Amino acid sequence: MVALIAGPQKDPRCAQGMGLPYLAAVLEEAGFEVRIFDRYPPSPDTDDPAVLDERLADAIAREQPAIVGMTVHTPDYVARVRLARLLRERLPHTLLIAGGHHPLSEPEHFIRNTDFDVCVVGEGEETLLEVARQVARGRGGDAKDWLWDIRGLAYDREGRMVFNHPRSPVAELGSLPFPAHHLLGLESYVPHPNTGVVSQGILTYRGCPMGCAFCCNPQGPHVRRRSPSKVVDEMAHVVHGFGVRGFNVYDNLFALHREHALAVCDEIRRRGLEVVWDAWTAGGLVDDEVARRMRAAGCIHVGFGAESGDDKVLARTQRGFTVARHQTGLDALKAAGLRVHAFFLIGLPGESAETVRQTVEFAKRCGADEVCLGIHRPFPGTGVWRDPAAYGVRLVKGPGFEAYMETEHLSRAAILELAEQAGEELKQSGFTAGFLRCDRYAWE
Ligand code: B12
Ligand code: SF4
Repeated sequence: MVALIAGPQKDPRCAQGMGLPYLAAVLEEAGFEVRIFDRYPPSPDTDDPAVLDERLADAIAREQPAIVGMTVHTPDYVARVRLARLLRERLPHTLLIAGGHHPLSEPEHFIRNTDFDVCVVGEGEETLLEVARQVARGRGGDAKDWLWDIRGLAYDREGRMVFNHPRSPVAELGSLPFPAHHLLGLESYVPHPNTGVVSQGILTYRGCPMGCAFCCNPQGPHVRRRSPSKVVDEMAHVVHGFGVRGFNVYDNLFALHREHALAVCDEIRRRGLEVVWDAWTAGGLVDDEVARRMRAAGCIHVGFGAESGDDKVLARTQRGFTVARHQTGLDALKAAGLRVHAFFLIGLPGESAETVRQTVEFAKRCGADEVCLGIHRPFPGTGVWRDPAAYGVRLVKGPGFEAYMETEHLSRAAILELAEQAGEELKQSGFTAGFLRCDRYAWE
């Protein structure tokens, strides 16, 4: 049995990334037994993450899996490393394999400092399948003796870091089975706040050609689109198979390719599927026509990555859009009757007191229904992490990949104070201003 773990939560839940469901589907198609552990065993008596992890590790260990695979994102690094330690204690001979954006960005540090045997660098469908096949052939013992043959892996062999040949991302997304929704325990999902109904993630393409300085661009620069009919086949499969009609479209930027987005919307309508969905976009990718057809196809909510109200900050951040382009997209979405949630970051390269003011003014006038302010937190794998000087910023790193950034104009304290004031001002202007607070770290 292969046990897959992604960001375990307590019930009730409403969102799950599509990485593990894709991996599970590929393994199941090849005949492997798979379980996804994306929630903690029922534990009404405690919220202590250490105790919850103990209970999850016990539950997984009882299944005696041959492989345990885990997704690790940077914000969860410390928690996932703790869980891996508990699993290693209980399952000394099970292959522990990690994937996701954190090991992708820091494979060597990850392997040298955790209990994982190996990590997958990049997309995992083909790589994990090859690993599972080797384990099933009885190639246990020291896995390092046979891992060398499998592309896309990184591991330590006798103190030497080994990076196997890289594996190309899945070129033909149509070759993948639908994600394994049946392994997600959908009966315990509650309605998603953006759609108002129980919802499942879906992707119409993978990849992103933009190079935003604050993003690790996990799917690589080459865009691979799914056929619109296959996307809608998947929606129909979820609607008819599980009675779920809500979708979170996890495309990095919906309508990045206008014709593709229109074709997906039109296919939903042509089939008469009564779905509701949300999506993410930015800039002027969405015009009146696209927005109207999104709305007609059941889209009711859009997350909009506006990031800043200052063109110089957007340019320094290599965001690829201007404030005016963002406004065009926002106007189109609002005119089509969509609910828009605009996201802004404070503390990006080039930020000053003046640019924060521009951001607050833009947030107030842009027409979004909701506004979310975040304080920029640098992650490994991003441009600002790799080369802060090139962006005119200073990075201060703490343990566990926590880090903050200062610009040439603003200290850490000044960024926190300006963000605080900005949040207050937006609230007083009547916005339901969510505030993502990545602003206090254990080591400070
Ligand atoms: C859906 C989503 C969410 C959902 C669900 C997250 C979840 N835990 O599953 C919600 C809304 C809850 C969420 C929240 C957050 N998210 Co989020 N989210 C995404 C998003 C848009 C899509 C994920 C997805 O489905 N991808 C599609 C699948 C097919 O790709 P994948 O997940 O990368 O998986 C593939 C490979 O990575 C690999 N792989 C992954 N896991 C494993 C495991 C094994 C064993 C193997 C072998 C391979 C493997 O194989 C998979 C198949 O090819 C991504 C952006 C993106 N485009 O990926 C951001 C992203 C993952 N989120 C991110 C962040 C920062 C957050 C937040 C911290 C935001 C915030 N400030 O609050 C929170 C906290 C997340 C958390 N605690 O895990 C960052 C992570 C950056 C990093 N360095 O870790 C990303 C990459 C966005 C970005 N571009 O920066 N998020
Ligand atoms: S933030 Fe979005 S648009 Fe920018 S590189 Fe990342 S995925 Fe692409």
